[in-house]
Amino acid sequence: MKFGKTAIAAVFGASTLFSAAVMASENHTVRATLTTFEPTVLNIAVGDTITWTNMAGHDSQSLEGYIPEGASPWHSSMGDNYTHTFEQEGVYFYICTPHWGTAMGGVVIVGEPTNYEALVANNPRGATRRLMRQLDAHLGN
Ligand SMILES: [Cu+2]
Repeated sequence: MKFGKTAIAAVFGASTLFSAAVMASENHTVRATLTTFEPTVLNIAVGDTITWTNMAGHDSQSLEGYIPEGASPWHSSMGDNYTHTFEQEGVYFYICTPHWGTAMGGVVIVGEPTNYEALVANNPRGATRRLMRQLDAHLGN
């Protein structure tokens, strides 16, 4: 009898943990407008996904030198909605390649901004600097 209760408790505990792990992964949406991504700066957790929507005339490409060391870069097909999973903590800058000249880009903060100092050390200029300012405003720096 006592063994039975323990076994039931163990099964219940394991299934609760499993549910929590599944629930922990969230999908977020970033919507392209004519010249911006909304929201421009977004906080997510490790393992979460982002889906870019309304992408006619746009793409999403991670910005070289502005993602965490060892993280996977991405480049979506022009005009297609796109989903990317973020497996590594840190800050990611991304751009819309046809509209980068008008500073169309965004920032994803996965967990803590662990690579912030590396971004600053890059001495960002132009549109990249504008993204850096938006990151700073978001972080309260
Ligand atoms: Cu665009």
